[in-house]
Amino acid sequence: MSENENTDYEILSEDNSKSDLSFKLIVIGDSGVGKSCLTMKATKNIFENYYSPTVGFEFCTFNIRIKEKTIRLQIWDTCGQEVYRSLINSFYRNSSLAILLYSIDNIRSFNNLEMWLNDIKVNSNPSIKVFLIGNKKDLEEKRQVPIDKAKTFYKDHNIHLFLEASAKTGFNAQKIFIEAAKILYKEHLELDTKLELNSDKNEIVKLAQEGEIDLEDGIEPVKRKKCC
Ligand SMILES: Nc1nc2c(ncn2[C@@H]2O[C@H](COP(=O)(O)OP(=O)(O)OP(=O)(O)O)[C@@H](O)[C@H]2O)c(=O)[nH]1
Ligand SMILES: [Mg+2]
Repeated sequence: MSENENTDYEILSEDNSKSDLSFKLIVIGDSGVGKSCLTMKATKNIFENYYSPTVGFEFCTFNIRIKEKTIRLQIWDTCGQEVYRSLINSFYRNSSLAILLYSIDNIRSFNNLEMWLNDIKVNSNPSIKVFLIGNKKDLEEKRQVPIDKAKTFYKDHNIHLFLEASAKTGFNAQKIFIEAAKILYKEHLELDTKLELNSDKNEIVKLAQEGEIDLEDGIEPVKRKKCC
């Protein structure tokens, strides 16, 4: 386990068995952009220089404690090869967040982002969140995608977070998943609050129907009925 200096979270070991909340994440993008390497670096602190294309998908977890809750991210690392596209489309279902990768030294992988965003749109829940990651930041001398171009793309496409990262050096590798956990946890809390408010409202409506309170202006309670 590693304690973070910000103290608002703590990264737990991959085999941590208990979790309060669990979210499904999908990692997508062109073949060879570094999806598997970045996932491995973040979850196992391993980097392999040789290329071993993913066949279908690989699965791993990232466990983190935020405040008092233990959160498990179920990470589906997919293969980018065209031949598996229709298989991958079935993985989008029930995903809370898509991590969309391109490689900063490969303009083609950047130009294909629109196609990947379209796959997300067609196959996912409308509430899915998207992170855009420019991987292989260590290959600065081979850069083909200017960072400003990527920032413009991010702003134009309803994407929740943009980061450059490197699976090789580890730069921002864990940060991607920490931010994912934080954003999903925050959304979960907001949803809980809404549900609580709704159940409060339901209670108020019930009391009104039973004649316990008067309602004015929608379902806001205004005064209690006077007792005889
Ligand atoms: N220099 C550098 N090389 C990287 C980085 N990330 C991945 N690579 C290399 O890029 C190649 C492809 O990496 P993978 O992680 O297998 O790519 P992938 O996106 O999972 O590819 P598919 O499984 O075919 O879809 C490997 O040779 C890695 O060593 C990085 O951040 N920097
Ligand atoms: Mg892979």
